[in-house]
Order: sequence, then C-alpha cells, then structure tokens
Amino acid sequence: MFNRRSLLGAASLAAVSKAALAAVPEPVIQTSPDTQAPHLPPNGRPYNPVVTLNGWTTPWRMNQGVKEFHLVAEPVVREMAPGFKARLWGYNGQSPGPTIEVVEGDRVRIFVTNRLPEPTSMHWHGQRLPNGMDGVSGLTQPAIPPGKTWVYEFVARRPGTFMYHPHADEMVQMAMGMMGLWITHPKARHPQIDEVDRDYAFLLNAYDIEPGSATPKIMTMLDFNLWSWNSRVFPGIAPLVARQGDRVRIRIGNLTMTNHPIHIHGHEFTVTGTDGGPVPRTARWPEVTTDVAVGQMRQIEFIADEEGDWAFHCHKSHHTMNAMGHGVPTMIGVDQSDLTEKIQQLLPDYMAMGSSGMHEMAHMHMPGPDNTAPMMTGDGPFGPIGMGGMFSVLKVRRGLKRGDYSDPGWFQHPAGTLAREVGDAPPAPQAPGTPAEPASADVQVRKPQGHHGH
Ligand SMILES: [Cu+2]
Repeated sequence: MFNRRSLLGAASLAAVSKAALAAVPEPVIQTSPDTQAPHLPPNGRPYNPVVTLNGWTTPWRMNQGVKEFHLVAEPVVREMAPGFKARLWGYNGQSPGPTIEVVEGDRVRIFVTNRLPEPTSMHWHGQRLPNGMDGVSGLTQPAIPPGKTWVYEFVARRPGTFMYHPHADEMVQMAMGMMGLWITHPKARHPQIDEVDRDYAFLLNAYDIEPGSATPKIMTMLDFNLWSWNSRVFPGIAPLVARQGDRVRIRIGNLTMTNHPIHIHGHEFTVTGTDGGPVPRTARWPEVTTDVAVGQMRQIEFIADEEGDWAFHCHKSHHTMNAMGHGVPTMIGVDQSDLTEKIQQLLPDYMAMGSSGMHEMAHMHMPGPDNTAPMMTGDGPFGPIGMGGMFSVLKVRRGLKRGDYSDPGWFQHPAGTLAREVGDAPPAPQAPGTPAEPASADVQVRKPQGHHGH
C-alpha cells in the first residue's frame, strides 16, 4: 500500500545542477491514490510527519535557507474507489494536491504553475502572511493566466493545520477537486500541542458525478452524490491504523458545501486545535462526534486504547452512501409483487426494491453503468458493510511497530466478546397500551410516499 515514489522525487531534486537551482524547482508528480509513507524531512528541523490519507506529502528543495515547493494546477484522473475513476482538476497529478509540511518559522517559497484552461490563484487558508501573498484574484493579485507560473513567499508564522485552494472561479475549481493540506509543525515543545505517535490528515470534499460519467457537475449546490475524504469514497478510503496505546491525532478540513459531524466508535476524543490554532487545554471537552463546518479545520486527539476495528465516519447517513438518486419513493411496507411483472414488460431489467428497507442493496452488487461507484458496498469479515462515501475504519492493534501503517487485516475478536444469536430470549417488555399482537408488515400495505430533496 505504501511506496517510495515521493522519496525518489526527493532524490531527483537533490541531483539538480547549480544552474537549475536558480530556476523553478521540478514539480514532483504523484499518480497513485494509495496512502504514501510519511515523508521524513531530508533537511531542516526534524518533526513527526503526518500521514495524508490516500495522499502524500511533497518534497521540497532547500534554496539558501528557503523551502521551495512547486504546485502545478492541472487536470487529473483520480481513482475515487476501485473501478471508479473521476476526471478532476488538482495539483501535481492528484486531487487533493500534495500536503505541504513545514516547521514554524520556516521561510517558504511556493511556485504555482497554471496548466488549466482558465485562470486560477492560490489562497493559503488560515495563514498569517503579507496581504499581497493571500491569493485572492482581483483583490490581492491578478488571476494567474493559463500557462504562467507565479511565486508566493512568506514565513510560516504559527503552528497548526491549514489548507490551500484557489480563490479564482472557486465554485468551479473546488467542485473539480482543487485543494490541499498544509501542516506547520511547532518549532519546539509547545504548551498547547502534545506530541503524538500517529498524525493523520484528510480533507472532506464532495462531487456530483452522474453514474456512468467521470466529470463532476459543477453547478450542483447541495445535492452531491459522492461524499469523499481526500477525493476517495468507501471502500476506497484507507484504514487509520494505530498501535494500542498510541496517542493519535486526526486533522480534518472541510471544503464541501455542508457540515459533517465526524464520529468515532469505541473511543472519545478532544478537539485540540482548529485552523485558528491550538485550543487552550482548559477549553477542551470530551466528544465522540464533532461537527466540521464548511471552511473549518478540526484536530481531534485520543489514546487508541481499545483494540478492534472501529467505524469512523460522517454521521449524516446519506453521506455514507455513494452515487444514488434521491428522488426515490419510500417503499417500506409496499407490496410490489404484481407490479414487478407489469413493469418488466416495459423495462426487462427492472427489479422491485425496498419493500423491507434498503439493506438488500448491500448484497446485490448491482451492475451500474460502467465507471459507477456502488451505492452501498464494502465487505467485512461478517458480510457486507453496506456503506459508501465518508466511512473508514480505525484499526487498533497491540504490538504494531512504530511507523507501521500497513493494513493489519480484520480484528480477531477474543472468545466471548462477540454479539451472537441466541435461541430463547426473555420476553421483551411492551410499552403501556401496545396491542398484544403487533401489526405485521404485510397488513400495512399503503401507497408509496414521494420524497423530493432534503
Ligand atoms: Cu457528512
């Protein structure tokens, strides 16, 4: 799952000649959607690197004490889940672009090349910087025309979790996937920032891609059909792996058009920082869900002390599904048996669905048009998980090696710790006034209810 491609990139940068050093650094391009091994700083002050979920950190070039990066805005192909590729816009071969990791106090120079068919710019969300480096096209600079390279330079003044994204035709460019993470590590021990064993980061993003097509519909305002983390949807999102007892930080930024209540199973966390900086210790409280509003970053931290495979997901249930039509009537309790035959005379492939809920969808693996992410998918050790979208698994295992982020497989539950089927159960108490014979589903036949938008 990991490869060393980003390190190869670092080696090739180190080999450039003195003459080339004066020019724009060679951009390091990524083609794989797999989580890349943490990027160990080749020079400069050391830090514990972040792991970008299904992403990577870009190497830099040190040029007379300045860390130089090169981001190339360009069309990319992103595999959002196995078998489903989207035509997006991104940076250096992928969407999101590479994570930029620096240390508080670093002087940073970023070259931005525009290989898009329209002008763009780069905004450094959350940074303290000179106004003219803020990247708002029209306000602090002209937009960068296609084919041109611009340079930004400032000092990373405060530690924290930030983002970068265009501030030119944002509605289109962010709907197409143009965004990335920026991590500034503290230069020394910081009273409000704990050292952690594992430091994960991802961006929340959303796309509206018709089943069978590959390009997002950029005019969509609310009714997206792909809710993604780093432009991946479950089961394409990598697990978050932790050694039992590790202190884990997860940095989450939201560049979608709605809020996402991010929820973890089996543990409670505290929000230790936002894009405004560290949260003072006296202002933290325990949570198992935290809402990440649009344009916000949240850093959550916890001790991974419970072994197992713990679901970690957005708590909006429609955000843990992939491409689906939302104008579908509720069919629970509706007898469709005579309907199917009649409709099949017109549409031979028609299947009656939903009479007893939608769980059957998870078993069917229905063929959609080519290049469609299944709506509810992913197989676990006990059957179909029936999820999509913003869903992953926190895998806590004892005895992992420090720095081992590879997928340990499914959890082996100790004897006596699994929910199980039983034969005779004690009678369930009924609410007062409940009829002795509960109404069964087949006597509740009713007309389908229309359902439009939400
Ligand atoms: Cu959500």
